[in-house]
Amino acid sequence: MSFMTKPTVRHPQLPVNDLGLTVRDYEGGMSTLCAGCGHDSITSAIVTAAFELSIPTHRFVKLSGIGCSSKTPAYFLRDSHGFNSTHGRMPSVATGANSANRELTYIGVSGDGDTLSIGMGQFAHVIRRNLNMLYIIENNGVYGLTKGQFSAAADKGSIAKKGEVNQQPAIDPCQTAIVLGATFVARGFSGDKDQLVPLLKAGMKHRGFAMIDIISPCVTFNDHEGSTKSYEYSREHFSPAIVADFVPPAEEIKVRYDEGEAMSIELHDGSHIVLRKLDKDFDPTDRVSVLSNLQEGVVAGEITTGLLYVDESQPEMHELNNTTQTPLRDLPFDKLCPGNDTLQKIQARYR
Ligand SMILES: Cc1ncc(C[n+]2csc(CCOP(=O)(O)OP(=O)(O)O)c2C)c(N)n1
Ligand code: SF4
Ligand SMILES: [Mg+2]
Repeated sequence: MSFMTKPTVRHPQLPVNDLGLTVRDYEGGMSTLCAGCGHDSITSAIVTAAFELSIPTHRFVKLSGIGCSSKTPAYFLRDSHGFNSTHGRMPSVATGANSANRELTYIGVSGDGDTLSIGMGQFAHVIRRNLNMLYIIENNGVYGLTKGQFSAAADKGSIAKKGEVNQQPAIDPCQTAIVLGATFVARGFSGDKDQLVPLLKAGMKHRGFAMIDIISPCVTFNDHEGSTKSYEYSREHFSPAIVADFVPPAEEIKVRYDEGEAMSIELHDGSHIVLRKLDKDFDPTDRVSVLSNLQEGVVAGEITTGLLYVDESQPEMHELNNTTQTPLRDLPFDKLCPGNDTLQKIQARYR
C-alpha cells in the first residue's frame, strides 16, 4: 500500500553513496500494483540509478499523468517533490515546474496510453521545447488501469486477452520522438536492469529532453501468447543495438574497447556515456541512419534497444528563451513583480 511507510531499518553493511545515503533512502511507499508488473521493476531501476548518481533526494521532482504507470512515483524517492497530474497532461506541469526552478532533476513517468493516446499533443510540444527532463514511458501496449483496452502502442496483429486482434498500426514512441526533434532517445526492457540503469543515469544527466521507452509487460491484461508486449515475446525479440555505460565526471574511463566498436559521448556536466556498438553500422548521433535502422527492426519484428539517438549540442528550453539562471523563489521580489503602475498599464490595454 503506497500510504504505508516501509520500515526504515537498515542493514549496517548496506553500501552508502557519496552523500552517505543508502539505497533505502531513495525508495518510496509500498507498491499496490499486481505482483509481477513490469512497472515495479522500473521503479527499482530508478531507485538504483538515483542512488548511484548521489543526487540528494530533495533535488528531484517526480511527475506523472494517470495510469498504473503514473502511480509509480509514489513508490520511489519519498523525500522528493512530486505532482500526480491528470491523464496525458504531465508535460504541462513539468514545463511549469521547470520554468520556475531549473536547478532540480525532473523525472516524468507516463504510460503508452497516457503519452501516445490522450497525451500525444503535450508529448510533441514538450519535445519541441527540449525541456530538461527525463521522460519515461512504461510501455505495456494496453490501458492497464482501465482493464486492458489496446493502446496506440499495441502492434498490428497483437491479440488481446479475450482474443480480439488489433487492426491498427502501432505508434512507435522512439521513431516519433526522433522525428519531433528529441535530443536523447532510448529503449529498454523492464526485465533487463543491467541495461536500464545506465540508460536512466544518462537520461537524468542529459541536458534537454531525454525519453526512454521501456517495454513493461502487464501481467494481468497483456502477458499471454499473441501479445507483442509480453515477457516471452520481449525476451525472444530483444535486439540491443548498443550497450551503454555511464561514467561520472570524476571517474576515469578505464574500460578499453576495440576501435570502431565504441564511442564516448561527453555530457554537459563532464560525465560520459560510453557506447559499445553491437552493430558496427549503428551510429546514435546520425538521425537518418538511426531512423532507417529502427524501421528495419520493426519490419523484422525486432525490439531494438539501447541508447538509440543522442544530440548534446541543442539548447534546452531555458537557453532557448534566455530565462534567468536563478530559481524564481530566490529572485528578489521587486525583480519578479513589475509593480502596481506597470500592472495597471497592462490591465488598461484589455479594457
Ligand atoms: C481525461 C481522462 N480520460 C480517460 C481516463 C481513463 N483512464 C485512466 S488511466 C487510462 C489509460 C492508462 O493507460 P496507460 O497510460 O498505458 O497506463 P497503464 O495503466 O497501462 O500503466 C485511461 C484511459 C481518465 N482518467 N481521464
Ligand atoms: S493491471 Fe497491468 S499495468 Fe496495472 S498493475 Fe496490474 S499488471 Fe501492472
Ligand atoms: Mg499502458
